[in-house]
Amino acid sequence: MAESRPKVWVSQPLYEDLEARLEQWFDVTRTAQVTDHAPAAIAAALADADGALVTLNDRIGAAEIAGAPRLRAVANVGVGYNNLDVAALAARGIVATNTPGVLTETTADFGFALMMAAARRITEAEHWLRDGRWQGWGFHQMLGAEIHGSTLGILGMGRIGQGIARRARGFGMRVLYHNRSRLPDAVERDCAATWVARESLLAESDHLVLVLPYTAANHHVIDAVALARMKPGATLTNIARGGLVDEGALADALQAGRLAAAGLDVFEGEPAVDPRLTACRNVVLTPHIASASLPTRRAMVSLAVDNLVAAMGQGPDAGRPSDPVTPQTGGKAVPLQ
Ligand code: 8YV
Repeated sequence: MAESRPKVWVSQPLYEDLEARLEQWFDVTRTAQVTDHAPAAIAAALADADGALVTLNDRIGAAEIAGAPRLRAVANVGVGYNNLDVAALAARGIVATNTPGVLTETTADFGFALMMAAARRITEAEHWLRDGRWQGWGFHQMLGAEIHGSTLGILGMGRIGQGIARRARGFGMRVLYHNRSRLPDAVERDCAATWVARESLLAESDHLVLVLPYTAANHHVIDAVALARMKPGATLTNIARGGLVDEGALADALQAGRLAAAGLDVFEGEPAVDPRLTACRNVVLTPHIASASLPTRRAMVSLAVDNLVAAMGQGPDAGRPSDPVTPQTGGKAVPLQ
């Protein structure tokens, strides 16, 4: 009798030609439509799976793997992996991987664009025009915050943060960053960025951009206290994870005019957005699209497939996936790469 092949579950429709590479070694079960899988559905899908290719919507923790005795590897399509309980997976010997590197420049482009759109009131002005409220050119209309010559603060200086810093050079910005650990001198020089303490970053930045991973330790790292320490009239941009920001406190700061504007690509209760934020005109809201370009999304899937194949002991890198994530990296406030 022919030996049965390992089974892989692909949780969302991605790119068929890239997913098809898995079929060389595995029996693949695909999800035909974008699906918000309930925890019980994930548990059921994993019950007879040896491996899984998942995205940020698919939360996998102790409960989801309890009835999955064969599961050996979970490859996340995304650099952030707060949807995985890496400690629970590691305790079972299940390898988890992510997709750093391939989305760096695309995501940095978007972070910079979102910061600029918020500071220069681009969507607010467009809505105003579309609503027919523009009655004629006005000298004092839609005055925004300066970008050039201002101070950019980056919280979380991994690869994406560094990409944003390099872009800021072209705009003549002064770049400050805060990370748990300072970058090597050569990297600081390349990014023309200066490490400062978190309090100084909050106090001195005209534009603060969040690019750090979301962990239990940095839940609401930008809370009412942090917002009160920010420079009056500053902007806040978040392209990392919604849970980094206390959205209610942010809405208060925006409504009170303490902050000039915010650019938000991520939200704590995605896809729900706090109605206090949607009510603020001075917030640019986008639906978690910072890495959303076709070449980048394909590169992410391709890397995740390679990681899964290797983690499951197949292919040229058998047993050596390039991007394993561990409880050590997962538990610390390491930069979003
Ligand atoms: C992805 C992201 O779209 O990589 C990340 O961490 O947030 C996005 O780039 C998402 O993770 C897809 O699963």
